[in-house]
Amino acid sequence: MSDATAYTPPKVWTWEKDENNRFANINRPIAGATHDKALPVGEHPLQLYSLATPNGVKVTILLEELLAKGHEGAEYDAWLVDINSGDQFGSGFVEINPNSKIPALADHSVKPVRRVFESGSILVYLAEKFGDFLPTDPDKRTETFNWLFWQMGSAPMLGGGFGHFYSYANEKQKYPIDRYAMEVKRQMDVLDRHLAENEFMIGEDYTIADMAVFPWYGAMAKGLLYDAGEFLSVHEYKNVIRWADQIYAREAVKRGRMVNRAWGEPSSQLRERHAASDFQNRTQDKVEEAS
Ligand SMILES: N[C@@H](CCC(=O)N[C@@H](CS)C(=O)NCC(=O)O)C(=O)O
Repeated sequence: MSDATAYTPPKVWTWEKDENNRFANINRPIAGATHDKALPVGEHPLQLYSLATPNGVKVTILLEELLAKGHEGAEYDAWLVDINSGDQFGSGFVEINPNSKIPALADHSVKPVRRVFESGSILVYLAEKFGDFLPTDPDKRTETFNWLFWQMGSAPMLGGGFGHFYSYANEKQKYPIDRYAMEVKRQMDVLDRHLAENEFMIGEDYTIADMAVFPWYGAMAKGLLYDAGEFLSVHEYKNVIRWADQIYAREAVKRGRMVNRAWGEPSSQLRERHAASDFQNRTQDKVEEAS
């Protein structure tokens, strides 16, 4: 029997600050800004405020893919939001994302400036704005949304559930680790069966569904998340690994994964991105993820 049974919840939950918790300085039960801080604005119409976590790189991968296909209007400034220091609670950031989470985008090509938050919403916004990576055929378009929303609903089980209890929690408890390991393995099997029949998430079409699913589940299949590859026997998911390798090899994906990266080899980090030339002298092959 696990230690978790020793806890009897009180009648009313109250906030007890636990300084030993890895996220003690950023977790809080209320929304809103904690301090005044305006966001920087660069010269491009698209201003991205983010960090190279799996949720963050979805957007930089799409922007780099759009630029690689010649959509010049997709040039962007990417500013680093240090979520461990609480940048997401600055007043300027909260104005563009009241949920205080990266990524968030401001489109200055329209007046008033348009805010876009939630990575899935940003992917759809940019794909529609530039008319790319989102099929127009009704069957394929629906299937793209199916997998995009699947990712939005599923990844919190992988990150907030499995990753939290397996890797981040100070005390390892069997019950939550078992529960989320089971769910993540089921999700990986869902993908593995789908990718046995499909080159990409939407058949032959590389779309925003791949860009959303890959940073979480591709990284997991390659053993790059939470040091959990062996624990979850990820070598079993051969089709996910084949698909992930294909996507990791794309030059735009390599660039997108470097933007707003603030850890790992210095040569793999591009903490802020303001021009295509910023990538000079930077390389990224197999590096760890952070979420
Ligand atoms: N559903 C959101 C999730 C975003 C999210 O969880 N972002 C994390 C980093 S991966 C974050 O900003 N965390 C800061 C915090 O929780 O205070 C999305 O897809 O955009």
